Amino acid sequence: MTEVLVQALVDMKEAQALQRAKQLLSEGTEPLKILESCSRAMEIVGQRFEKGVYFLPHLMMAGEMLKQISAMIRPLVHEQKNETKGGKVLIGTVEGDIHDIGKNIVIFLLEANGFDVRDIGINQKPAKFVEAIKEFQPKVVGMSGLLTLAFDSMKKTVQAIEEAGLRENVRIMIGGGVVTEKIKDYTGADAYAADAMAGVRLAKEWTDRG
Ligand code: B12
Repeated sequence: MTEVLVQALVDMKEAQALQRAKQLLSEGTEPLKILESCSRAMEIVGQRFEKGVYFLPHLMMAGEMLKQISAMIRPLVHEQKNETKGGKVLIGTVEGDIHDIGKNIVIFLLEANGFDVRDIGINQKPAKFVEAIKEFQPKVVGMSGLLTLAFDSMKKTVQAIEEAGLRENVRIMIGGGVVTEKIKDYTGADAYAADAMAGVRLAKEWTDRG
């Protein structure tokens, strides 16, 4: 069912991809299933980029299509909003990395689950996370990163939080592309989430709504 969407995304057929996503939604396909298909397509686009078959404009186009599909899905997820009040979650993409589509999906799913989310944006230095934690006082901090170099930025950010004496106040989750359990250990975060819903589950657990 979602294969046509995956193929259209992979082939950079924007109009067809958007039309298919719209159709799937109107037929009642679960928004999360559509997002999963998008991730699958992005995996293939990424592989083509690595092989030198696709170039930066293809990544940009893929990003653009994904943003539009996310925008289509967002109001539907908000409609199903769970009114139970969640805690505060601070989230940002770490220094050196500007990927934010996955982060934005995490944000809208957290909000749909009642969390009060503060997004500090992309390419954020450790000091910016520290400053925002002091100000917003979240229980949960999320860091997103898709580049390999983001692993060091995540580690530095965890260290900065520690040095600021705030480590005991927050639970830290990381996510994005190739982040794994091993990377979690490397960075000193508390957990990694393979996808946005796993992040929501962690946030619930850590704010006693598990
Ligand atoms: C679209 C895209 C771009 C767009 C991004 C647009 C945007 N606004 O985000 C643009 C064109 C800007 C871009 C630029 C670059 N990109 Co790029 N990009 C991609 C691509 C194709 C898709 C990324 C994406 O949106 N995926 C879909 C989302 C939904 O998935 P996701 O982010 O993983 O998020 C999900 C989960 O991981 C999770 N999640 C994400 N974050 C978080 C955080 C928390 C707290 C939690 C709980 C969960 C969570 O939830 C999401 C939903 O389930 C990937 C390929 C891939 N396989 O991912 C390459 C990829 C990430 N890019 C890559 C590269 C190399 C680059 C560039 C360096 C290219 C260049 N030569 O300039 C630049 C880097 C710029 C920079 N400094 O950051 C490489 C990274 C390689 C590496 N290991 O370092 C990849 C893997 C492609 C590849 N295979 O080579 N890119």
